[in-house]
Amino acid sequence: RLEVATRLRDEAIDQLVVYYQPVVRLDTGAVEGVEALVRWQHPERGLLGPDTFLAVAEETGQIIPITRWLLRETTRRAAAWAAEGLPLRMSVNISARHFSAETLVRDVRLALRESGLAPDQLVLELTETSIAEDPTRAEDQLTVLRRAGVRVAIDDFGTGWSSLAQLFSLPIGTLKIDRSLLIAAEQVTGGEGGAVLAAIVALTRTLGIRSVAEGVETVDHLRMVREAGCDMVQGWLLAHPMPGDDLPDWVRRVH
Ligand code: G
Ligand code: G
Ligand code: MN
Ligand code: NA
Repeated sequence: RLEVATRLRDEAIDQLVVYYQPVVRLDTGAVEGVEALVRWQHPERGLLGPDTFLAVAEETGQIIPITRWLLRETTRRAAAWAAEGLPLRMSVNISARHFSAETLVRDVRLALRESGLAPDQLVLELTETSIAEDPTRAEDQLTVLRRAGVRVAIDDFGTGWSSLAQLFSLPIGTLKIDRSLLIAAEQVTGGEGGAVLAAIVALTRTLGIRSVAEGVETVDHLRMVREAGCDMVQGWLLAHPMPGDDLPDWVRRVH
């Protein structure tokens, strides 16, 4: 991208907006939930994507107050949708820095208490790398989070080099298969790529872990992940991330 890295001032946290991308179940076609993706409504530059400011925020530590705000915003939103008769699981991306911080569990508990959202409706997305950084600490932190009743998903699966044994020994509910694995599978000739995906899905299922295929852009992708046995899909073929106010109509339209 041409967008330059920008520092978000603390006072500007209220310029952040959350977009939501649906996650759809392949067996029933029902909307399982949404992933919250942050954007910055910049007063001069318009709507900025996370890549323009999250890396800087991560360096400065500001990612923690940003995510704290995001947890409150998204749990409030999910509780409001549930009250309207639209119970959707809310997934929030947690950075490595926040995951290893003492404050994460407190931030999550506070957001749940204030919003009244059922804890099992909140999913924290962690990357393989943030777990691999300090596996022992990660295991403790995950145990505390599970005790608080929230769910945990591994994001960007297939982009890191973590040990599968290590990953699968953790209390994880969902594995999000990265788009790069879909593309790699597509490029394998003779349909063998689908077999690779199927093997990953079979492994996760044996362990009681559900799988989400991310970055599904085409009907071919959809067919491939369906044949591989993925439980859920997310991607532009189904829906782009959208403002929260648009989501209820979208959900009602697909049903
Ligand atoms: O739409 P997309 O451009 O939204 O997001 C780009 C990257 O930014 C993805 O890797 C996504 O996981 C990450 N991202 C989006 N929103 C958040 C957020 O709220 N917190 C963190 N830590 N990462 C996010
Ligand atoms: O790292 P994470 O998986 O959280 O990031 C999700 C990112 O993927 C966001 O930037 C989101 O906008 C983007 N995304 C969502 N669906 C698609 C898709 O179908 N194709 C591509 N290329 N990107 C997608
Ligand atoms: Mn994610
Ligand atoms: Na991902």
